[in-house]
Amino acid sequence: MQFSVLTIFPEIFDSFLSHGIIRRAIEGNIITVNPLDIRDFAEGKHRITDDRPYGGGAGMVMKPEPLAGAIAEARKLMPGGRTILLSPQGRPFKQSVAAEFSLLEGLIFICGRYEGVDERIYKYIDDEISIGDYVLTGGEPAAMIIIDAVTRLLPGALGGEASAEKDSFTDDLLEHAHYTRPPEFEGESVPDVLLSGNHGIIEDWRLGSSLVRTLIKRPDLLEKRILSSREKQVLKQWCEYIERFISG
Ligand code: 9D3
Repeated sequence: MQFSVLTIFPEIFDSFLSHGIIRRAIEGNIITVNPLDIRDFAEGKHRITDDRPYGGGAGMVMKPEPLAGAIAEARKLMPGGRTILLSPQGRPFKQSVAAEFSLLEGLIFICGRYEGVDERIYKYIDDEISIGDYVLTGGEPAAMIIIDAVTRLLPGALGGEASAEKDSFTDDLLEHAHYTRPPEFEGESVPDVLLSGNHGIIEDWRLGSSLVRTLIKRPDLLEKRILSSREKQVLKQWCEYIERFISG
C-alpha cells in the first residue's frame, strides 16, 4: 500500500518511519510512505503557503495553489489513491475506518496547519477525517496515527505469531489482563489459572477478564453490543467470584 503525505513539515515523519513495525513494513515492501513538502509547490521567492483570511479575523489560511500542486503531484505518483483531508471537521477515525482504508491501493493525506485550508480545494478531496474531539496544531500526528493503524492490518506487517485478527475493538472488547515472569512481583502473584496449562479454562478466564475490564473501563463499548450465551455464563462466574471475595 502506498501513502503520500502532503505537509509543510515533512521532517516530522523521519523518526516515525525509522522504527518498529512501520520501518519493517517499508523494508518489506508492504508499504511506501512518501512525504511531500507543500512548500515545494509554492510560487515566489518566499514560497509562501499561507495567507490572511478574506473577511478578516485571527489566524492564517492555507493557500489553494500550493495544495492543488502538491495533490496533482501525489496523484501522478499514485493514480489509485484516495485523497484525504485531515481536519477537526472530518468523520471520526475508528478501527472500522482503518479496516476500510487497508483495502485501498493508496492514500494521500493532506495535513492542514493554521486555521484551515481554502474552501476551494475541496473539489480535490475524496474524504475528510478527524482522529478525535480534541484540538491539534496540525494534521501530521493524525497522518501518523492513520498510517500506523492501517499498516498493522496489512498482510505480513505484524509477522510471526502476532496477528491483527483477535484485536480488541474488532469485537468491541478490551484486551484481557496479561502477566509474564516473575511469578510473584511486590507480593502479587500471577493468577493460578494461567499456570494451570488448561487451555479451556485459560480461554474462559481471558474472556472473563476482557468482559470485566470492558464493563469497568469502557461500559459504552458493552452497551452497544449483545452478549453471547458463553459470555453471559463467563461473566456470571466472575460475579460469583467477586461475591465470594466480598463475603471473605
Ligand atoms: C479555532 C478553531 N479551530 C477549530 C477547532 C481551528 C483549528 C484548530 C486546529 C483548525 C485546525 C487545527 C489543526 N488540526 C488538525 O489539523 C487536525 C485535527 C485536530 O485538530 N483534531 C482531531 N483530528 C484532526 S485531523 C487534523
